[in-house]
Amino acid sequence: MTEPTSGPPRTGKHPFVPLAFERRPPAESLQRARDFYREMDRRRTTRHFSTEPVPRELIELAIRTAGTAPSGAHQQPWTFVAVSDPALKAEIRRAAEEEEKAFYSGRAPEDWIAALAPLGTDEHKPHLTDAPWVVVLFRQSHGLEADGSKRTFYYTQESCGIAAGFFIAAVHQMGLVTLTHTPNPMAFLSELLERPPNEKAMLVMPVGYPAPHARVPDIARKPLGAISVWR
Ligand code: IYR
Repeated sequence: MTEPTSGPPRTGKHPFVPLAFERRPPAESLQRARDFYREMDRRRTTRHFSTEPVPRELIELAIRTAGTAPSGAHQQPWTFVAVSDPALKAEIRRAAEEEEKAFYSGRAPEDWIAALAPLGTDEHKPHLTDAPWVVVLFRQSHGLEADGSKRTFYYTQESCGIAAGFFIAAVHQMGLVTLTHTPNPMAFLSELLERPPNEKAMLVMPVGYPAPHARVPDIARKPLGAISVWR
């Protein structure tokens, strides 16, 4: 049977509630769209973090915001591990730098190194100890039933990618900076952060204030015409 074209949708055996939706006048929509775009367009990724502390509540709010992301079958296949313990951050940095050293001095193909050159990245990761928080996003490749058996999760890469985007936007919106660091490979994070085998580290995001001397590469974003097609 198909859905009726009008009237409330059929809900089957799962309860549905009315959508809480605030209708905005067109001019207000446009203003909000412009304001949000302008704000997001000011976001930059920097590798230079201040050691200035950041209250835990801000990190909690960024994670709560990330947790509002849509996900495959609403399975919310993410775990955010928020690290502020200096000793643990130092261990993460040491392990990440060891992997990165191998990456930059031979493991990475030449064209990958060439692609990174304008960004000025190297194996030194001071942000992992300078930033007051290092948030590691783990993707749950599957769930676990109460009896320990596997529960299939759907579109976990996409879901976690969207959640990461929400997290990054939240951090920017609150006036902090973050960096999507991808140590390669990342398996050491499972061990250091004691995560179960169904969780795979996906992104390492230091969060904090930028250092007073923070610099960013002089690069531009693709214009609308280069990232969209209209038909
Ligand atoms: N994992 C390395 C390399 C790296 C890869 C990409 I793609 C980047 O955009 C930036 C860095 C590192 O973190 O340095």
